[in-house]
Amino acid sequence: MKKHATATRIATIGIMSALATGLMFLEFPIFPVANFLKYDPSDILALLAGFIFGIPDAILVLLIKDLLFYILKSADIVGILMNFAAGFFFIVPTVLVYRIRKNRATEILGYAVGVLVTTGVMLVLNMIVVPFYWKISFGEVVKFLPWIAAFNAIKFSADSIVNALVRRRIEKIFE
Ligand code: RBF
Repeated sequence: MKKHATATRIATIGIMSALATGLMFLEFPIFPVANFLKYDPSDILALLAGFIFGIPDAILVLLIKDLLFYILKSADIVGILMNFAAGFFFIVPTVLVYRIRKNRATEILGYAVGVLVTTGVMLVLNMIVVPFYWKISFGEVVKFLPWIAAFNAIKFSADSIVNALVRRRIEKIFE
């Protein structure tokens, strides 16, 4: 990560957060049987902020877009917190692994580790949250686990592919 002027950084974080909020409105379910899980591409903006400026700024983009989406549309605090958790557990390992060498190999390894970590963590979080959210038994939640795992694997693999395609071009703007 290069040193960026504070004004550039703050302005870019603002623009990225606004774009991410807009992208979150595109959300749609991937699996009709688990339609509380909705794909939206907004985490790509937070991940880009993580690559360009660092993890604290990525978390800032996640926080701002989730807060704005909560106020403007969702009002479902559980859904927003789960969305934030998924973004967090994807972005942090991805950026940390990429930083080891900052080349294409560590970038791709980073995406793989990020997808695996967030898929695993979200399985555990959903096992805790879904029984209360849907007022169903723990046994019934188990039926959802394959859908939850597939959802997170697909969501964050798609985000990784888009990020891998656009990252260099976006980073060049800041060099
Ligand atoms: N979003 C994810 O990216 N991964 C998840 O595992 C996940 N689990 C969720 C579980 C529940 C019970 C709810 C209500 C939401 C969950 N979300 C998850 C967030 C969801 O996909 C969507 O982004 C938010 O509900 C905002 O509309």
